[in-house]
Amino acid sequence: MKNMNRESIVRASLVLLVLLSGVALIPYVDLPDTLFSWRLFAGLYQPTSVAIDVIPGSDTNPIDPESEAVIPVAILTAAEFDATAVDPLSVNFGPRGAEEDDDQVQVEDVDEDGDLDLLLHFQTPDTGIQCGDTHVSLTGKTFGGRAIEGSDSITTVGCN
Ligand SMILES: [Ca+2]
Ligand SMILES: [Ca+2]
Ligand SMILES: [Ca+2]
Repeated sequence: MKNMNRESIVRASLVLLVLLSGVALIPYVDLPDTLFSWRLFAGLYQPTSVAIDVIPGSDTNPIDPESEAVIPVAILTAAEFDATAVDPLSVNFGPRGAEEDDDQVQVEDVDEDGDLDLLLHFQTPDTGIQCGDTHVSLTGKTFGGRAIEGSDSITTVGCN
């Protein structure tokens, strides 16, 4: 009987805990601007800005929107950000959200600063880049679920 009682108490406590957790969240549901939600969820809802390098080795980043060429894009590792923690399959590039060209992911020190970066490749037609575009953005997530975003300048070429 003692064991039974203890078990019921534990069970009741767990139920109470779950209920209280639910109740505790209610005051914050309608207050997205409170310090609480901002601080706690900023990392989840606001993407971390990361440095990307479209066409490593080129500063002008020429892209011919009409071509079928593959565009290499590096996500660069920084002091507070490990690019190799990015899930390549979560990454979308360009207005049309091109996905990583299969089996082309490379982990290497693209900018030669001593840390490993992530090098991805995208098919130009999948990106949705159009003549006159001056910037292109990339979004993605780390394996830990942290949202990231980055952008780089481009120069469109081969346009009439
Ligand atoms: Ca570049
Ligand atoms: Ca670096
Ligand atoms: Ca590096």
